[in-house]
Amino acid sequence: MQQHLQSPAAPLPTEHRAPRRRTGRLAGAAAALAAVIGLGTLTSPGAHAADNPYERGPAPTVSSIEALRGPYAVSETSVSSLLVSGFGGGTVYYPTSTSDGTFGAVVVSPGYTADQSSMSWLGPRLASQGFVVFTIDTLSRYDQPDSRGRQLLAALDYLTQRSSVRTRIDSTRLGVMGHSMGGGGSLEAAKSRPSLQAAIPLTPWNTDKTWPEVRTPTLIIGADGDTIAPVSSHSEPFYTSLPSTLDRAYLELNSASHFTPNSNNTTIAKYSISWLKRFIDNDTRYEQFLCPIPRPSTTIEEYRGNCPHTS
Ligand code: 9J3
Ligand code: ZN
Repeated sequence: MQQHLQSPAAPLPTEHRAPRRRTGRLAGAAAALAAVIGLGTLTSPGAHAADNPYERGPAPTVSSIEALRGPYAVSETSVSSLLVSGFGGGTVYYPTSTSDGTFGAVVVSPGYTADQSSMSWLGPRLASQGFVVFTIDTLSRYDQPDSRGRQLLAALDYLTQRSSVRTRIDSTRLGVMGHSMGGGGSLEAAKSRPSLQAAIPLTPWNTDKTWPEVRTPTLIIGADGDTIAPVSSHSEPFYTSLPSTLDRAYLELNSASHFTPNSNNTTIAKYSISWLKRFIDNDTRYEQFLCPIPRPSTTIEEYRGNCPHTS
Protein backbone atom coordinates (compact mmCIF):
# COMPACT_ATOMS: atom_id res chain seq x y z
CA MET A 1 0.00 0.00 0.00
CA GLN A 2 1.20 3.45 -0.76
CA GLN A 3 2.18 5.83 1.99
CA HIS A 4 -0.37 8.39 3.10
CA LEU A 5 1.07 11.34 4.94
CA GLN A 6 -1.37 12.99 7.28
CA SER A 7 -1.38 16.35 8.93
CA PRO A 8 -2.10 16.23 12.67
CA ALA A 9 -5.36 18.11 12.38
CA ALA A 10 -7.83 17.91 9.54
CA PRO A 11 -7.75 21.20 7.67
CA LEU A 12 -10.86 23.35 7.68
CA PRO A 13 -12.73 23.39 4.40
CA THR A 14 -11.73 26.94 3.69
CA GLU A 15 -8.11 26.05 4.33
CA HIS A 16 -8.07 23.24 1.85
CA ARG A 17 -9.98 25.11 -0.77
CA ALA A 18 -8.29 28.46 -0.46
CA PRO A 19 -5.06 27.59 -2.26
CA ARG A 20 -6.91 25.91 -5.10
CA ARG A 21 -8.12 29.00 -6.87
CA ARG A 22 -6.89 32.47 -7.42
CA THR A 23 -9.28 35.04 -8.68
CA GLY A 24 -9.03 38.51 -10.12
CA ARG A 25 -7.36 40.15 -13.06
CA LEU A 26 -3.83 39.64 -11.83
CA ALA A 27 -4.28 35.88 -11.48
CA GLY A 28 -6.02 35.77 -14.84
CA ALA A 29 -3.14 37.58 -16.45
CA ALA A 30 -0.63 35.32 -14.74
CA ALA A 31 -2.48 32.21 -15.88
CA ALA A 32 -2.66 33.52 -19.42
CA LEU A 33 1.05 34.23 -19.36
CA ALA A 34 1.76 30.79 -17.97
CA ALA A 35 -0.32 29.24 -20.72
CA VAL A 36 1.50 31.25 -23.38
CA ILE A 37 4.93 30.30 -22.15
CA GLY A 38 3.97 26.69 -21.59
CA LEU A 39 4.03 26.47 -17.80
CA GLY A 40 1.56 24.34 -15.87
CA THR A 41 -1.48 26.17 -14.60
CA LEU A 42 -1.11 28.31 -11.52
CA THR A 43 -4.54 27.23 -10.35
CA SER A 44 -3.74 23.53 -10.00
CA PRO A 45 -4.09 22.03 -6.52
CA GLY A 46 -1.04 21.91 -4.34
CA ALA A 47 0.98 19.19 -2.66
CA HIS A 48 -1.45 16.23 -2.65
CA ALA A 49 -2.51 16.91 -6.21
CA ALA A 50 -5.13 14.88 -7.95
CA ASP A 51 -3.82 12.26 -10.34
CA ASN A 52 -7.31 10.98 -9.75
CA PRO A 53 -9.92 13.33 -11.23
CA TYR A 54 -12.61 12.02 -8.86
CA GLU A 55 -10.71 12.71 -5.63
CA ARG A 56 -12.49 15.25 -3.42
CA GLY A 57 -11.54 16.78 -0.08
CA PRO A 58 -8.42 16.61 2.08
CA ALA A 59 -6.46 13.48 2.93
CA PRO A 60 -8.55 11.41 5.36
CA THR A 61 -7.65 10.39 8.91
CA VAL A 62 -9.40 8.11 11.39
CA SER A 63 -10.82 11.22 13.04
CA SER A 64 -12.04 12.68 9.77
CA ILE A 65 -14.05 9.57 8.83
CA GLU A 66 -15.38 9.19 12.38
CA ALA A 67 -16.42 12.84 12.66
CA LEU A 68 -20.09 13.77 12.69
CA ARG A 69 -19.44 16.02 9.71
CA GLY A 70 -16.84 16.09 6.95
CA PRO A 71 -15.20 19.11 5.32
CA TYR A 72 -18.07 20.20 3.05
CA ALA A 73 -20.94 22.42 4.16
CA VAL A 74 -24.21 20.73 3.17
CA SER A 75 -27.42 22.07 1.64
CA GLU A 76 -30.64 20.12 1.23
CA THR A 77 -33.65 20.21 -1.03
CA SER A 78 -36.91 18.34 -0.77
CA VAL A 79 -38.31 16.39 -3.74
CA SER A 80 -42.10 16.06 -3.75
CA SER A 81 -43.62 12.67 -4.55
CA LEU A 82 -46.10 14.52 -6.74
CA LEU A 83 -43.38 15.61 -9.16
CA VAL A 84 -41.59 12.30 -9.71
CA SER A 85 -42.44 8.82 -10.88
CA GLY A 86 -41.14 5.39 -10.02
CA PHE A 87 -40.36 6.22 -6.39
CA GLY A 88 -41.86 8.32 -3.62
CA GLY A 89 -39.80 11.51 -3.57
CA GLY A 90 -37.28 12.30 -0.86
CA THR A 91 -34.59 14.70 0.27
CA VAL A 92 -31.32 15.52 -1.49
CA TYR A 93 -28.32 16.46 0.65
CA TYR A 94 -25.41 17.92 -1.30
CA PRO A 95 -22.18 19.87 -0.82
CA THR A 96 -23.06 23.55 -1.03
CA SER A 97 -19.91 24.51 -2.90
CA THR A 98 -19.65 24.23 -6.67
CA SER A 99 -15.93 25.07 -6.71
CA ASP A 100 -14.70 21.46 -6.39
CA GLY A 101 -16.43 20.20 -9.54
CA THR A 102 -18.98 17.39 -9.63
CA PHE A 103 -19.55 14.70 -6.99
CA GLY A 104 -20.56 11.08 -7.00
CA ALA A 105 -24.08 10.32 -5.81
CA VAL A 106 -25.80 7.69 -3.69
CA VAL A 107 -29.50 6.92 -3.19
CA VAL A 108 -30.70 5.42 0.11
CA SER A 109 -33.88 3.35 0.55
CA PRO A 110 -35.65 2.85 3.88
CA GLY A 111 -36.94 -0.51 5.12
CA TYR A 112 -40.39 -2.08 5.40
CA THR A 113 -43.03 0.33 6.82
CA ALA A 114 -40.40 3.08 7.26
CA ASP A 115 -39.84 6.34 5.40
CA GLN A 116 -36.90 8.54 4.48
CA SER A 117 -36.67 9.93 8.01
CA SER A 118 -35.42 6.53 9.20
CA MET A 119 -32.23 7.06 7.16
CA SER A 120 -31.95 10.84 7.30
CA TRP A 121 -28.85 10.79 9.53
CA LEU A 122 -26.84 9.45 6.58
CA GLY A 123 -27.73 12.48 4.40
CA PRO A 124 -25.56 15.17 5.97
CA ARG A 125 -23.03 12.72 7.33
CA LEU A 126 -22.15 11.38 3.86
CA ALA A 127 -22.80 14.57 1.88
CA SER A 128 -20.40 16.55 4.08
CA GLN A 129 -17.66 14.17 2.93
CA GLY A 130 -18.31 15.03 -0.72
CA PHE A 131 -21.29 13.07 -2.10
CA VAL A 132 -24.76 13.96 -3.30
CA VAL A 133 -27.05 11.83 -1.11
CA PHE A 134 -30.70 11.17 -1.86
CA THR A 135 -32.76 9.59 0.93
CA ILE A 136 -36.01 8.45 -0.61
CA ASP A 137 -39.54 7.47 0.29
CA THR A 138 -40.92 4.40 -1.42
CA LEU A 139 -44.19 4.32 -3.38
CA SER A 140 -45.70 2.25 -0.58
CA ARG A 141 -44.23 1.49 2.84
CA TYR A 142 -44.99 -2.18 2.13
CA ASP A 143 -43.00 -2.50 -1.12
CA GLN A 144 -40.80 -5.60 -1.30
CA PRO A 145 -37.04 -5.62 -2.02
CA ASP A 146 -37.37 -6.11 -5.79
CA SER A 147 -39.61 -3.05 -5.97
CA ARG A 148 -37.26 -1.08 -3.72
CA GLY A 149 -34.42 -1.98 -6.10
CA ARG A 150 -36.31 -0.56 -9.08
CA GLN A 151 -37.19 2.54 -7.04
CA LEU A 152 -33.53 3.12 -6.15
CA LEU A 153 -32.71 3.12 -9.87
CA ALA A 154 -35.65 5.41 -10.73
CA ALA A 155 -34.42 7.80 -8.05
CA LEU A 156 -30.87 7.74 -9.43
CA ASP A 157 -32.21 8.50 -12.90
CA TYR A 158 -34.31 11.37 -11.56
CA LEU A 159 -31.34 12.69 -9.59
CA THR A 160 -28.90 12.70 -12.51
CA GLN A 161 -31.31 13.67 -15.32
CA ARG A 162 -34.01 15.94 -13.93
CA SER A 163 -33.27 17.12 -10.40
CA SER A 164 -32.17 20.66 -9.53
CA VAL A 165 -28.75 19.29 -8.50
CA ARG A 166 -28.14 17.26 -11.66
CA THR A 167 -25.28 19.48 -12.84
CA ARG A 168 -23.45 18.88 -9.56
CA ILE A 169 -23.32 15.11 -10.13
CA ASP A 170 -20.98 12.90 -12.09
CA SER A 171 -23.58 10.52 -13.51
CA THR A 172 -21.01 7.80 -14.14
CA ARG A 173 -20.19 7.54 -10.41
CA LEU A 174 -23.26 6.28 -8.58
CA GLY A 175 -24.09 4.03 -5.67
CA VAL A 176 -26.98 2.57 -3.68
CA MET A 177 -27.63 1.96 -0.01
CA GLY A 178 -30.63 0.80 1.93
CA HIS A 179 -31.91 -0.58 5.20
CA SER A 180 -33.47 -4.03 5.57
CA MET A 181 -35.81 -4.54 2.59
CA GLY A 182 -34.10 -1.42 1.22
CA GLY A 183 -30.76 -3.20 1.71
CA GLY A 184 -32.22 -6.20 -0.12
CA GLY A 185 -33.28 -3.63 -2.71
CA SER A 186 -29.74 -2.33 -3.09
CA LEU A 187 -28.62 -5.84 -4.01
CA GLU A 188 -31.47 -6.00 -6.55
CA ALA A 189 -30.44 -2.62 -7.98
CA ALA A 190 -26.79 -3.64 -8.30
CA LYS A 191 -27.78 -6.92 -9.93
CA SER A 192 -29.82 -5.15 -12.58
CA ARG A 193 -27.45 -2.21 -13.15
CA PRO A 194 -23.82 -3.42 -13.09
CA SER A 195 -22.52 0.07 -13.94
CA LEU A 196 -23.19 1.07 -10.31
CA GLN A 197 -19.90 1.75 -8.54
CA ALA A 198 -20.84 0.82 -4.96
CA ALA A 199 -23.59 -0.87 -2.97
CA ILE A 200 -23.99 -0.89 0.83
CA PRO A 201 -26.89 -3.00 2.13
CA LEU A 202 -27.53 -2.27 5.85
CA THR A 203 -28.96 -5.17 7.89
CA PRO A 204 -30.38 -6.32 4.55
CA TRP A 205 -33.46 -8.55 4.22
CA ASN A 206 -34.33 -10.59 1.14
CA THR A 207 -35.90 -13.95 0.28
CA ASP A 208 -33.30 -14.31 -2.51
CA LYS A 209 -30.20 -15.59 -0.72
CA THR A 210 -27.82 -15.76 -3.68
CA TRP A 211 -26.15 -12.86 -5.50
CA PRO A 212 -23.54 -14.28 -7.89
CA GLU A 213 -24.76 -11.86 -10.61
CA VAL A 214 -23.54 -8.73 -8.78
CA ARG A 215 -20.61 -6.89 -10.39
CA THR A 216 -20.73 -3.81 -8.15
CA PRO A 217 -18.28 -3.52 -5.22
CA THR A 218 -20.50 -4.36 -2.23
CA LEU A 219 -20.11 -3.81 1.51
CA ILE A 220 -22.75 -5.73 3.48
CA ILE A 221 -23.31 -4.51 7.05
CA GLY A 222 -25.11 -6.90 9.39
CA ALA A 223 -25.91 -6.75 13.10
CA ASP A 224 -25.05 -9.54 15.55
CA GLY A 225 -28.34 -9.17 17.46
CA ASP A 226 -30.65 -8.88 14.44
CA THR A 227 -33.69 -11.12 14.96
CA ILE A 228 -35.66 -9.72 11.97
CA ALA A 229 -32.98 -10.28 9.32
CA PRO A 230 -30.64 -12.65 11.19
CA VAL A 231 -27.16 -12.54 9.67
CA SER A 232 -27.14 -16.36 9.43
CA SER A 233 -30.01 -16.30 6.94
CA HIS A 234 -29.52 -12.87 5.33
CA SER A 235 -26.25 -10.89 5.41
CA GLU A 236 -23.91 -13.89 5.65
CA PRO A 237 -25.33 -15.91 2.76
CA PHE A 238 -25.69 -12.71 0.72
CA TYR A 239 -22.00 -11.97 1.25
CA THR A 240 -20.85 -15.54 0.66
CA SER A 241 -22.79 -15.76 -2.61
CA LEU A 242 -21.19 -12.64 -4.10
CA PRO A 243 -18.43 -13.52 -6.57
CA SER A 244 -15.18 -14.16 -4.69
CA THR A 245 -13.42 -12.09 -7.35
CA LEU A 246 -15.61 -9.06 -6.56
CA ASP A 247 -14.51 -6.27 -4.27
CA ARG A 248 -16.73 -7.29 -1.37
CA ALA A 249 -16.80 -7.04 2.40
CA TYR A 250 -18.95 -8.15 5.30
CA LEU A 251 -19.03 -6.05 8.46
CA GLU A 252 -20.96 -7.47 11.40
CA LEU A 253 -21.74 -4.83 14.02
CA ASN A 254 -21.22 -5.83 17.65
CA SER A 255 -24.06 -5.44 20.19
CA ALA A 256 -26.32 -4.17 17.43
CA SER A 257 -29.89 -4.80 16.29
CA HIS A 258 -31.90 -4.75 13.08
CA PHE A 259 -32.60 -1.08 13.74
CA THR A 260 -29.07 0.10 14.47
CA PRO A 261 -28.82 1.59 10.93
CA ASN A 262 -31.76 3.89 11.77
CA SER A 263 -29.66 6.05 14.10
CA ASN A 264 -26.43 7.94 13.76
CA ASN A 265 -23.70 5.29 14.00
CA THR A 266 -19.99 5.94 13.65
CA THR A 267 -19.00 2.41 12.63
CA ILE A 268 -21.57 2.39 9.82
CA ALA A 269 -20.50 5.89 8.80
CA LYS A 270 -16.75 5.37 8.74
CA TYR A 271 -16.83 2.18 6.68
CA SER A 272 -19.57 3.50 4.38
CA ILE A 273 -17.56 6.68 3.74
CA SER A 274 -14.44 4.60 3.06
CA TRP A 275 -16.31 2.24 0.71
CA LEU A 276 -18.01 5.04 -1.23
CA LYS A 277 -14.78 7.03 -1.48
CA ARG A 278 -12.78 4.01 -2.58
CA PHE A 279 -15.22 2.74 -5.19
CA ILE A 280 -17.29 5.75 -6.31
CA ASP A 281 -14.39 8.23 -6.27
CA ASN A 282 -11.61 5.66 -6.93
CA ASP A 283 -9.94 7.32 -3.97
CA THR A 284 -7.14 5.04 -2.79
CA ARG A 285 -6.42 7.36 0.14
CA TYR A 286 -9.27 5.48 1.88
CA GLU A 287 -7.80 2.02 1.35
CA GLN A 288 -6.00 2.32 4.67
CA PHE A 289 -9.37 1.96 6.46
CA LEU A 290 -10.44 -1.13 4.50
CA CYS A 291 -7.14 -2.94 4.28
CA PRO A 292 -5.75 -4.73 6.17
CA ILE A 293 -9.15 -6.09 7.12
CA PRO A 294 -10.42 -4.43 10.32
CA ARG A 295 -10.05 -6.58 13.45
CA PRO A 296 -12.86 -7.43 15.84
CA SER A 297 -13.42 -4.73 18.48
CA THR A 298 -16.09 -3.39 20.79
CA THR A 299 -17.96 -2.20 17.71
CA ILE A 300 -17.00 -4.88 15.15
CA GLU A 301 -18.16 -8.44 15.84
CA GLU A 302 -16.60 -9.72 12.62
CA TYR A 303 -15.21 -8.38 9.35
CA ARG A 304 -14.62 -10.39 6.20
CA GLY A 305 -13.48 -9.20 2.83
CA ASN A 306 -10.79 -8.95 0.28
CA CYS A 307 -8.60 -5.94 0.11
CA PRO A 308 -9.58 -3.69 -2.79
CA HIS A 309 -8.31 -5.17 -6.03
CA THR A 310 -6.72 -2.26 -7.77
CA SER A 311 -4.51 0.36 -6.32
O1 9J3 B 1 -37.41 -3.87 5.89
C1 9J3 B 1 -37.40 -4.61 6.86
O2 9J3 B 1 -37.30 -4.24 8.05
C2 9J3 B 1 -37.57 -6.07 6.54
C3 9J3 B 1 -37.82 -6.94 7.70
C4 9J3 B 1 -39.26 -7.23 7.87
O3 9J3 B 1 -40.00 -6.50 8.50
O4 9J3 B 1 -39.71 -8.35 7.27
C5 9J3 B 1 -40.99 -8.81 7.65
C6 9J3 B 1 -41.81 -9.10 6.47
ZN1 ZN C 1 -30.16 -14.95 -6.34
